Parts: sequence; C-alpha cells; structure tokens
Amino acid sequence: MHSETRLDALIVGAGFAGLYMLHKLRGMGFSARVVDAASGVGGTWYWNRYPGARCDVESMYYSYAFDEDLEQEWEWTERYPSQPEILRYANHVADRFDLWPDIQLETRVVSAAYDEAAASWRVTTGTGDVFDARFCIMATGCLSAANTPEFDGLDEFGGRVFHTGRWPHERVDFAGRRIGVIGTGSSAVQAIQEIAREAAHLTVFQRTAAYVVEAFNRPLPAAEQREIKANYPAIRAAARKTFGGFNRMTNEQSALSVSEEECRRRLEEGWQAGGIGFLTAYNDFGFSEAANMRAQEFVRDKIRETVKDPETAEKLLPHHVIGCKRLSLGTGYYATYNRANVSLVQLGEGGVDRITAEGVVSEGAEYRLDDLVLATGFDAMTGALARIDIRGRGGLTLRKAWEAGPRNYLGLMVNGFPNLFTITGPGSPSVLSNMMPTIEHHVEWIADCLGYLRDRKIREMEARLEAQDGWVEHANAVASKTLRYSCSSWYLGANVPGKPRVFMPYIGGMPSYREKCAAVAMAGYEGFRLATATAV
Ligand code: FAD
Ligand code: N01
Repeated sequence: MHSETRLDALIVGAGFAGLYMLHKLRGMGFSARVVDAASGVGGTWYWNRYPGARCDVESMYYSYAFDEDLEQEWEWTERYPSQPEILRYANHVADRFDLWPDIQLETRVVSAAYDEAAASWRVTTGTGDVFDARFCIMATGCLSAANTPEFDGLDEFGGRVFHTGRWPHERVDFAGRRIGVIGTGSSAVQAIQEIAREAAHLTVFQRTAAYVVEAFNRPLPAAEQREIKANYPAIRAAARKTFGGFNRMTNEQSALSVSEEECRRRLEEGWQAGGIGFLTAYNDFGFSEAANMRAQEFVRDKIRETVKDPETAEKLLPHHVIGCKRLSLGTGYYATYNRANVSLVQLGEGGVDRITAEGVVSEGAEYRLDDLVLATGFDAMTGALARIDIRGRGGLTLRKAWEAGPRNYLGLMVNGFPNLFTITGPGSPSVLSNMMPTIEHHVEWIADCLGYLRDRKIREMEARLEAQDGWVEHANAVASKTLRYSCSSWYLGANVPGKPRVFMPYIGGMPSYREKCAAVAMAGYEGFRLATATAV
C-alpha cells in the first residue's frame, strides 16, 4: 500500500535550509513536511563524516540568526566547528522547534511532476508514496550529490572504498593499513591530515595541486563568545553587508597600488589571522591577474618553506589563479608531506590509469593499497536536482531545460516549472557565501512570497521567460569580468565529464543580490507571472 498525502508545501532536504523552511512555514499556518533520503537531519553534516570534517566559516557566524534565544543559548566550543558539533546543533534545532513530527527520513524523492490543472506538484518517493503539494521547495543542497568518477576497474578493488561525502557512521580504523586518497580538494585536505596520523602509509593521488591556507583553529573562550553574543545583531548586520556574508571586510585597495613588500606584509597578516578571509587583503585578487599573482607567489613560498623534500614541494605548488577554485583550509596540510609515511603521486594528464584488485595505477606504476578514499567532490549545484525526474509545464523535464546549463530567475524559480522553488540554487550567491545567512535569506523570501500568494488567492507563480533570460545574462556578464573562468572548478561544472561549462553561482555579491530580491518582492513579484484561480 502506498500513501498519498496532501500538503501546502513539500520540502525536499532536511539540512539547514529544509529545517528552517519547515519552521517558518509551520509558523505561518501552512501544512508542510520535510523529506530526506538520510536517516537523520543535518544534510551536509549528516553525510560528510570523514576524519577531520569541519566547517571553514567560524562557528559564531555559521549559525542561524533567526531566533535570538537559539543564538544566545547554543555554546560553540571551537573557532571552527567540527562536523559532530554542527550535527549536534542541527539536531538541537529540530528538538527545540519540535520539527520532528513533520520530518520524514529515509525517504528519497525520485520524481516531481507538475499537474497544470490542479496547479500542484505530484511528488513520488522511492517507495512509491505520493505527496500532492501546492508548492514544492527543493532544499536539496548544492554539495549533496557525491561525485564518483568512473574509474576503470573500481569495482575490482579488493579493499574498502569510501567517499568523503558518504562516510560510514561507525568509526573507520585505518591503523596499520596502506591508504590511498584520490583528490586534493577541501575534503581531501582535511581527511589527509587526520588519516596520515593513523595509517601505516598514506598515498595521495593529486590531479591539481591546491591552495591551502592555515585555519589556526583553537578553543573558543567563553568570554569571547559572550562578547559576540552581546553584539550579535550589529555583527550579523555588518556581515550581511560584506560580499559573502562573512565576518571579514575586504580592504578596498588594489594589491597593485602598494609595493610588493607592503602587499606581502598584509598577506602575512591575513595568513596569521587564519581562514578563507585571507584573500580579503586587497580588492582585486579576483579580477586582476597581476594582483592575483602576488597572492599566488605568497602561498607558493609558504609551501617551499614548509615542505622539506624539494621534489614533493614542487609537486605541491599550485599554478592556477588563487581563489578560482575554492580555497581550502588546513591545519599543517603541507607539513603532512614531511612525514615518512606519506607520499604524493602527481597523476598524469589522463588522471588515474586504472584501479586494480591491489591498488591504483598511475602512469604505469601500481601503488598497492588496503583502502581507497575518494575525495572526488560533488556534482555541485545542479546534481541533486538532476537526479530527480522533475517535470514542469507540458511535461518539460528540468534536465532538458538545463541541458546547456542552469537557467532560472534569481536562483529561486525556473520558467516552465511553476510553484517550484530552489533554495540556494544556481544563479544565487549560495556557495560563494557563508551559507547560513544565505539560506536564511532564501527561506524568508520564499515564506514571504507564499504568504503573499495566499493572501491574494494566487494559485500559480512562475518566473517569466524574459526575466529569467535577463537574470542569466546579467549573472554571466558579472562572472565574465572575474578570473573564475580561468580554471577547471566545480563552480563551472568542470569536475563532471559532459557537464556544460557555466559559472553557476551568482558572483555579484550578497548586498546587491539581497537588494534585487527585495525590490522584486516590493514591486509585487516583478518578473513573475502570478495567476489567480479564475485566471488559470
Ligand atoms: P544540504 O545540507 O546539502 O542538505 C540537503 C539534503 O537534501 C541532504 O540531506 C540530502 O540527503 C537531501 N536530498 C537531496 N536530494 C534528495 C532527494 N532526491 N530526496 C530526498 N532527499 C534529498 N558552507 C559554508 O558556508 N561554510 C562551510 O564551511 C562549509 N563547509 C562545507 C563542508 C563540506 C564537507 C561540504 C560538503 C559543504 C560545506 N559547506 C559549507 C556547504 C554546505 O553544504 C552548506 O553550508 C549547508 O550545510 C547546506 O545546507 P542545505 O540544507 O542547503 O543542503
Ligand atoms: O571536492 P572538490 P571536495 N581523477 O571538487 C579531484 C566544500 N567543502 O569534496 O581539482 C582524479 O573540491 C579533484 O581534482 P581537480 C567546499 O565548498 C568545504 O573536496 O578537479 N582526481 C579535486 O582535487 C568545497 O570546495 C570544506 O583536478 C579527481 C578533488 O578530487 C566543496 O565542498 C571541506 C577526479 C575534488 O575536490 C567540495 O570539496 C570540504 C578524477 N577523475 C568540502 N575527479 C571546508 O573546509 C575529481 N578529482 C569547509
């Protein structure tokens, strides 16, 4: 027997976006439910349990701002919160706001079809259960669809295989074993540092060397926490005015307007302060190749100073534009390669040759391994949506509509798919920002919008094609002025073979994006088609 449930809104995903969306809509009297494929809440922090997993936005800022009591009562223990601590926080939020009765876990959405006559979504789960919901809200995450490259021979590998984004719940023991890690992105950087301490031998297979800045993580003293809490509204408001909703302001000066020595002095200051705010030292690292080169050289010198074996140091030197791929945070990442039990393999042009029962083959040499860790990232931003068979007006599939890259209005709604919202979707600042304020912004915009539609008895809302085209054109124009197209990043879909090469997040910054969203709402949801019961 399959169940059929009628709701005002179905929310797919029980990460921070889905949890807050549920809380908000329930508070407004809507019937809403969250479903998630996972067996717990927390999204990213439920799935990514690999050793060393940690946030690189400081805990006091990577937290909800919508509820003052929550903000005041929760105690963080470290400057950067670890995955277990963030997961406890997500569970605390679900407890505190009594969200559990409307959360359905272990439920994967496989399809969502728009019923034009009823102006509602018919959403089907893997077990054949159906939800009929006026609104379908995709809180499916930007980095939730794990990317496992099709390595030749992967199935034949005799040892254990782990993906960082699908890590087992029980502790994985690496003691006395030969471990291979494929990838050197942010997940790999964190995992490598930890696995190296435990494994008999760790071999890292690197395709592209990474820029890793020091985190300088530390315990968070109670006094420091109290002081921030006392000033939270002002601090949050200041962060909202920065490009990405972070707690560090960009120095509005060109790196080229100062001498090389002065530039280095400031970069060193930024490095010692710790964190991804390192690139806020000057305002043109993202735009000027000459300015960027100064920051690149600074990090390359750090690597040369740290890594003792010159050959290994040379392999670790990144040569792409710094900040083009996301910066990674480390705690002694480069120094890890000074350990006798760690070796680095630079993969050839074609990547891994193949995987055998015994290990990994690169450029003809076989590296024997007991376990393999795939730190190969995600089919980012569109992957989770593409894995659902979403059909809008006239049976148009989202996969077809987005085959040349994602197109939508404000990252929130797609022409041809009425009453379907995406939280932190492509076309919005999302992954370029501190995701917590960004999620809150989208949730509040969507909630206000649903209230507006209810008050005016509007049954259908859809992004107009011309508004969508205008937004995509604007987003592409802004991105083309930056250096972001100069490397093969997941922001461009370059990590997934066959994915169209489009810069997916909106890079115009949070303040202007917030202003645009507010202006659109104020003008009665300009750029959207709103249809009342009689008009449909
Ligand atoms: P998610 O947390 O990804 O949740 C989405 C949920 O949707 C998942 O639980 C998934 O199971 C579910 N889902 C997807 N498809 C379906 C389906 N078809 N059916 C049912 N359920 C489905 N951001 C920062 O701002 N700072 C950081 O330091 C930072 N660190 C990160 C570290 C890692 C390892 C990763 C992977 C991401 C990190 N991020 C960081 C980004 C992070 O994803 C966001 O901060 C935030 O957690 C996203 O929340 P979300 O609710 O939007 O999505
Ligand atoms: O994934 P990635 P990630 N053969 O795509 C390599 C957030 N995050 O999980 O660079 C060989 O960055 C790939 O190589 P290349 C953060 O937003 C944050 O690490 O494509 N190698 C790369 O080295 C981050 O950006 C934290 O040449 C292959 C690696 O695998 C995002 O999540 C921690 C390959 C993938 O790196 C994703 O990070 C973790 C192949 N076929 C994650 N395919 C924080 O610290 C891929 N690679 C907060």
